Amino acid sequence: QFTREGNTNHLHEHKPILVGRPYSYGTAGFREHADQLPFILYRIGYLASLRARTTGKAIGVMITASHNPEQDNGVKIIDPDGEMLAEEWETYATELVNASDEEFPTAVRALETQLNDPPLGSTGSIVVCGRDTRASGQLLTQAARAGATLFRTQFEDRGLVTTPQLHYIVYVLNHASFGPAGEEGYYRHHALTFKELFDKLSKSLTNYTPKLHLDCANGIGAQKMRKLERKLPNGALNIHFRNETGVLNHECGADIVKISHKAPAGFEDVPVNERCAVFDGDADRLVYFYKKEDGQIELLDGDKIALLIAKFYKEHLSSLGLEDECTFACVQTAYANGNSTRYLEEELGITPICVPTGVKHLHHEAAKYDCAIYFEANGHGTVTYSDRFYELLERSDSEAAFRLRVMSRLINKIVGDAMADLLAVELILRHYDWSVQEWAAMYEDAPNKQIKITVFDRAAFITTKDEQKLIQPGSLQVLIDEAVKRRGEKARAFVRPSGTENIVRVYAEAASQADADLLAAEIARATD
Ligand code: NG1
Ligand code: ZN
Repeated sequence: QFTREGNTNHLHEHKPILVGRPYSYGTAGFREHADQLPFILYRIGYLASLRARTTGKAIGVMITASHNPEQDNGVKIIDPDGEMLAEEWETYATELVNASDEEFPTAVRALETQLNDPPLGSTGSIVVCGRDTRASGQLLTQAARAGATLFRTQFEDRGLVTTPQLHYIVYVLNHASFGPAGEEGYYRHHALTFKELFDKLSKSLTNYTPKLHLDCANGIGAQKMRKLERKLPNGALNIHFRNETGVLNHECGADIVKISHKAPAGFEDVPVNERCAVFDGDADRLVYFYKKEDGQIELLDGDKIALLIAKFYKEHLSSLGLEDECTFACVQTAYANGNSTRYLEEELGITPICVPTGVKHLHHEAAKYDCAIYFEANGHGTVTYSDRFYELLERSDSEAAFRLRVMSRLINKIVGDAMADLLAVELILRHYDWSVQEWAAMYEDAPNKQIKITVFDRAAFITTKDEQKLIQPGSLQVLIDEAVKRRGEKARAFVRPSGTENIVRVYAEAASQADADLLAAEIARATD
């Protein structure tokens, strides 16, 4: 069936594994137990090569399951501009992966024909593959290579990288003027940009201290952040690395800290009030916290990072008189803390925009503005800006324009990047000469609780577009409405199916932590 010289030798090694439900290219590609993935990698490797051939560009294949357990893995395709895969290609991915063994060659042929038989081996088309530290990553890379080279597309294994690094590499491969497309280029770019701004900031500080504890989630972020740190100016940051080589994401990492509101394992000896930062397993999420005297932690999540950056941008745009000329927004999801949304509107004068969960939704919305900040509460986010925004800044030789230009280059505008975000946050804190406590005091989080519930089929849960109400099951939504009403005016809750795992998520906010816990528990019981 594979005409046009396709090499079917590997097909028999990659027979589909059925799990009783269709596989779907979710908000973060395919994520499954690693044992199920080889055939998916093979097919996605092929699809990535087809994407490379149709665009004549470099396409990325990232093998990671982010914050999920070590035994899971996953794959997603990165488009030529370093962005998430275009939506119609997500459909192709889902179709290809769900085809039976017999159907696969026909499905491939149909897709090739539909796309007008894109040229084989054209210059520029290449699949670049990267992986996180999961043990299964190496084998899955081989499966991706077998799929990608089915029609002789060039395949390059970039080995261990953070997810944002692979996005960066793909972007740079397709935008040669940006600099060298490799890990070294990534460190150089970030270290030099950091230094440019660092050199201009005051060194006589009262409240900001360069000392910082970093939870690397036992993931790829550990070795990569160490490499980056070595290139930073002396004394700029004093990072105490923790959780570098243990079991990936085990009792540590951004997801656990965000959901449990507890310090990660390995932080027992960290003194109270010291600034701690937390990556997730593939280093595309960042949250901060500090331990309080009462044994609890104060969490500074994605919302707080977003608002710190938003304050910095807003104040600079105002001082440059660019508020009218430059469209500016802050994009959040339903998980954004109610008080962060209030602060944005009331204190910063920025109208918040709420989009469905998943980076692609945030990114697409952000791209409509000259400059936008988008963050998920879980710590994934960045700043996007248009060429026009940059041109406007270039017209001015003021210090404020300089700071905004450098900050915009430092932040990875393609995708949320824990390492780049950390550098940005640290520079902004330095700029304001703020301690982590002063940053935390921007606003107080509304007490909240999130619970995951394993369900047989998450497809049974359908929400409205803003994800804040269930359309199905309707009876559950009635129950949620009643429960929320009983908890008073400040309460808010919703249930939505995860786009990455076979679970549904319950989220509740209320006037007190006890109320938020009870509200979430009550809804969880009704959902189960
Ligand atoms: P799902 O599983 O769809 O809730 C989670 C995160 C998203 C996003 C994706 C991709 C929450 C509530 N959801 O999606 O924000 O980061 O993973 O990794 O944190
Ligand atoms: Zn991640």
